[in-house]
Amino acid sequence: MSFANVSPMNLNGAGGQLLLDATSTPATSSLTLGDDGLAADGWSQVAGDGGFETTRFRGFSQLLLVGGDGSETIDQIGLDSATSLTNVFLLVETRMTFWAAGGDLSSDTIRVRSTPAGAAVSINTHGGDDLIQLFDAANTIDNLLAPVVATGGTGNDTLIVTDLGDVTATTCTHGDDD
Ligand SMILES: [Ca+2]
Ligand SMILES: [Ca+2]
Ligand SMILES: [Ca+2]
Repeated sequence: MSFANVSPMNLNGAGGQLLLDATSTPATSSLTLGDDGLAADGWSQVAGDGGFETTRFRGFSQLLLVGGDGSETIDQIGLDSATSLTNVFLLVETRMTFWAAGGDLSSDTIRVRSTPAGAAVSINTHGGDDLIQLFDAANTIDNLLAPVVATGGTGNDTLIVTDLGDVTATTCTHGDDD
């Protein structure tokens, strides 16, 4: 899916993978994944700047969100609570550089604030000095209900997991996925 002079879209899938790729809008530096504003109807959306048209979607099992060239910020505020997604992949490189050794050397930020229990999130910030943030607006990880796998790639990367806002005990497991 590329975004050249298209209007806001609604994509209603029947399983399978949805690829939303901002590579074709080089001015895009920020992408936000969240509910579309109407809860529990299955519809989530991706919004962005720099010519990326807001895209509502439902019915897919995987979302591959690609930020493209340069320094990117991807913010997963959440998903619709009735989402059909089982896997979300947040990537800040182009699809070309992502698969190449070394890849794009831009410094990127990916934040995940919440994800439903059935929707695991995989993050890869690839080359460059990147920042990965796992916490919501209340500084908790209480709404990360599925596994999150974060890969910083090469560079001096930072992973911040904050649960300071939670006054009750939270069980958080972390480890090497290999
Ligand atoms: Ca919705
Ligand atoms: Ca990077
Ligand atoms: Ca990196």
